[in-house]
Amino acid sequence: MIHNEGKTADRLLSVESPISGEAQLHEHVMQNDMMKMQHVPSVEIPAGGEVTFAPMAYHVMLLNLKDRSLLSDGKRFPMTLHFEKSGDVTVEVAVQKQAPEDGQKHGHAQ
Ligand SMILES: [Cu+2]
Repeated sequence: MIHNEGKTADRLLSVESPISGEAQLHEHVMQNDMMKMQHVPSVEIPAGGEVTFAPMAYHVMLLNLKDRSLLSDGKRFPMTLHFEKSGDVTVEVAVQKQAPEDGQKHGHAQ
């Protein structure tokens, strides 16, 4: 979950992690009665608002994984989020076999 406590909107422009060659911002959309995910160029975080990354919603897609052993239950890896105004924020992603009930930031592998 990304909170924006500022008075102006911010934008998540990109993400990266040392464990993958590429990390993309994705969203799920309904298209012809089918859920489909697509790459989004950025995610706007409204002033005083929040955006949830969760299964079937916005998520980070990790591509070209360098070390799959870090993607097992209980492991953690860093991820850096690049914001238009707030700059870089590095968070630690906890790998969980079961998706959490409430929306938590997570990555998934292809
Ligand atoms: Cu995806």
